[in-house]
Amino acid sequence: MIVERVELRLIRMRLKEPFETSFGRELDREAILVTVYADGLEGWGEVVASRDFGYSYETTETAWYVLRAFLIPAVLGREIPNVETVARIGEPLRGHPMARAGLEAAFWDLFARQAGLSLSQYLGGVRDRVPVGVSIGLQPTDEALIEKIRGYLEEGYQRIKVKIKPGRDVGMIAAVRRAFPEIPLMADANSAYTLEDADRLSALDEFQLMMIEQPLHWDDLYEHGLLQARLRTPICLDESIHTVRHARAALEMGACRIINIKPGRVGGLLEAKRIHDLCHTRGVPVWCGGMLETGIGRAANVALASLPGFTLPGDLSASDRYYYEDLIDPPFVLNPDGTLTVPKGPGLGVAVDRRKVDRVTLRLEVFRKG
Ligand code: NPQ
Ligand code: MG
Repeated sequence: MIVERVELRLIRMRLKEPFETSFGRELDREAILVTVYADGLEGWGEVVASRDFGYSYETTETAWYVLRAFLIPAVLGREIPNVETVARIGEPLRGHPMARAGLEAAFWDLFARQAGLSLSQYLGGVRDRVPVGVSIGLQPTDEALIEKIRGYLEEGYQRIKVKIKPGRDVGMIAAVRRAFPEIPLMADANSAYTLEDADRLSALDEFQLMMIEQPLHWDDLYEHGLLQARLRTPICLDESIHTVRHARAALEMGACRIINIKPGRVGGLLEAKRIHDLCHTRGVPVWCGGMLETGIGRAANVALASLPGFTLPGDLSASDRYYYEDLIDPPFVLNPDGTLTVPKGPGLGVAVDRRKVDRVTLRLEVFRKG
C-alpha cells in the first residue's frame, strides 16, 4: 500500500483516579494517536509514552520528535508492502520503541483491514475471549487497598496486581492475603529494589504470589538471575525485556520464569509476537501488560492476548477501569466471567469516535507527501 497521509494527535485524558507506582503519580494520561491513510483505508495506533519520564525514557515529546523527524518521512508516499517493512524502518533508531510501536500498530490495523481480517485473526489469535486482571496503584493505607481489591473482585477481575515499593511491601501483602486468602495475587515493584533487598523480597515467598514483577533495575537481567535463585516466587520481567534477544537471554540465565509483553515496550506487535512465539515454544507463560491505554491501544493488546501462549490474565481491563469515557464505541466491558471479548470486525475491530478524539486533542499535525 502507498501511504497518502499521516496524522499525529497529542491527547490528554483525565484518569478516574490517580495511578501511583514506585516511580510516580499520574493524574492525567497523555498519549499520541497515530492515523495512517493508505489505499482508501485508515489505520490507528497509540503511542503509550507518557508526558513525563518514569516508566521509560520515552515521553510524548521524544516520540513526537522521532515520528515527525524520522519515521513518518520514511513511510510517507512510499509503497509499504507489509508490517515487517515498517519494523525495519525503525531499527536504525536503536531505541524509541514506543514511537515505533505506535506507527507499526496503525499499519497492523491497515493490513488486517485490507485482508478483511480482524487483528486477532491476522496475528494468529486462537481465543475469542481473553482473561483479564487488574493493576491497582499504591493506596494511602492497607484498608483502602483492600477495599479497592474487593470492588474489582466484585466486578469479576480474575487476578489482582498490586504495586509495591520499599516500606509498602511485606506488611501490605500480608494484610491483603489475610483479607483474601485464595485470590490470584501478584506484586509489581517497577524496579524499586536492589539486590541488597533480597531478604525483604524473599519474605514475600510465604504469600503464594503468582509472581513478582520487575523487582530490580529497569535494564537489568543479570541481578534478576541472582535474585531468582534465592526466591521461590517466580520473577516476571517487564521493563528489562526490550527485544526477543533480551527475552531469550533472560530465560537462559534464569532471570525470570514469566514475561510481561507490552508492544510499546518492545517496539511493536511484531516483536511482541516474536517474544510470544519464543516463550510458547519453551513453555514459558506470558501475559499482556498495560500502559493505561485508550480503547485504541487496548484493542491491539486484546488482539495480541488472543495468541495461544497468553495463558495468564493480562493488565487489559475494561475501558471504565481508567476512564469515564473511552475513545471507541462501544467501549470494552468486562464479561461476567472476567474476560474481554476479542473484537471480530476488520482490523482493530472497534470504531474510533472522532468527536471524542477531538475533545481530548491538544495538538494535531498532518503530514502529506510532497
Ligand atoms: C506496569 N502498568 O506494568 C505499568 C506501569 C505504568 C497497568 O501497571 C502512565 C502511563 C502511568 C503508563 C504508570 C500497569 C503509568 C504507566 C505505571 C504505566 O509496570
Ligand atoms: Mg510492570
